[in-house]
Amino acid sequence: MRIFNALDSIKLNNKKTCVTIGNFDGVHKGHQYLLTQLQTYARQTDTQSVVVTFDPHPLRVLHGAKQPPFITLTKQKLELIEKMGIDAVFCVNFTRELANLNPENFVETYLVNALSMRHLVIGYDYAFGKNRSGNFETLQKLGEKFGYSVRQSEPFIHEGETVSSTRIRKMIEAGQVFEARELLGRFYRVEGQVVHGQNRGGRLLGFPTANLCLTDELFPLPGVYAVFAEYENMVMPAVANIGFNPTFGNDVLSVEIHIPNFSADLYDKWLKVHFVRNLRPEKKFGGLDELKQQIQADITQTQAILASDTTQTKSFLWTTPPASTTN
Ligand code: RBF
Ligand code: MG
Repeated sequence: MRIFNALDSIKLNNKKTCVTIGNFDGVHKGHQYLLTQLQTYARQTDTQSVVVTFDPHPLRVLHGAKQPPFITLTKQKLELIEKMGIDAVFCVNFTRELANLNPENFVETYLVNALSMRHLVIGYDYAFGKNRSGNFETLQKLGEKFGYSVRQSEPFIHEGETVSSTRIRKMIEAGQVFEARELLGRFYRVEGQVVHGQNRGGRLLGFPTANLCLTDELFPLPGVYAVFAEYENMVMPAVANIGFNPTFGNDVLSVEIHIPNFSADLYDKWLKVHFVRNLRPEKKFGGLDELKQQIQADITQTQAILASDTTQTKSFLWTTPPASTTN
C-alpha cells in the first residue's frame, strides 16, 4: 500500500481512482464494510482504491482538547487499512486552513486533480467542511462538473444498532473489551514504548511488569485484563493491570503488563497489547501476600481463558473483513 502525506508527493500510475474519505477511527466493522465495497467497486471499474484520511484528527485541530481519545492512532489506522488490501492512502495534513476550504476547492484540488478520482464512495453519514456542507448532495453536484460518480454506503448493523466509533469508545471506556471485539472484528489493542515504572513488580512481588507509555489513545476502564502481548513476532498470553496500584498508595495511572515465563528486557521496546477479557477491578490489598496470591490467580484464570479461545484467537489479533462481504 502506498502512503502519501502531501499533495506534491502523490505519484500514482495511470489508473484512475475509486476514493473513499473519512476519519476511520477504529477501522471497525462498519469501516471494513465500506472499504470492502470500495475494493469491489474499484475492481469492477478497473480503478485503484484510495482512502483519503486526515492527520491530526480534525477534532484535535478544531477543538484542541484531547477529546475524544482515539481508538486507533494514525500509525495503527494505516496498518489496519493496509491489512484490508487498499491500494493507497492519502493522509492529508489537517489544518485550520484546510478546514476553511469550501467543498468545491477541496474536491477539485485533493480528489479530482491530485488523485484523478472517477468514483467516490462515502459512508452513510459522511459530510465534511464547514457546517457539514460537503454532503452527499453537494458531492454529487460536483461530480457532474468534475466527472466522477458518487455512491453512499449503508450503515453496518450489529445486534440492531449501527456500528460506530462512538459506540465502541463507550464500550472500551466501560471495560467491555470482549464486546468491543465484535464491533472491531479484532481485539482492542493499545501499543507503545515500554518505560521505567516503580521497579517494584519484579523485586517486591515476583511479577515484573512492562509499563506502557500511551499518548493519545483510549485505554480500557482501570482493572485487570487477560491479554495477548505482542513483541516483535511473538504473541504471548499475558495479564494487564490498568490502575493506580492502591495497595501502594500511588496516585498515577499506569498500564502494566506481566508476561508469565518471559524474562527478556523490554525497556524502550515497542509492545502491543490485545485486550481479550476483563477479569476484575483493581483493589487495595491489606498486604503483599494477598496481592501476590491474587495476581497468581489472575494468571491462572487468564491461561484458562486464552487456552479455551485458541481457535478464534489468531483471527482476532488483526482485522478481518466482515464475512458477508468477502468473496
Ligand atoms: N495493584 C494493586 O494495588 N491492586 C491490584 O488489584 C493489582 N492487581 C494487579 C494484577 C496484575 C495481574 C498485575 C500484573 C498487577 C497488579 N497490581 C495491582 C499492580 C502492582 O501493584 C504493580 O504491578 C506493582 O506495584 C509494580 O508496579
Ligand atoms: Mg513495572
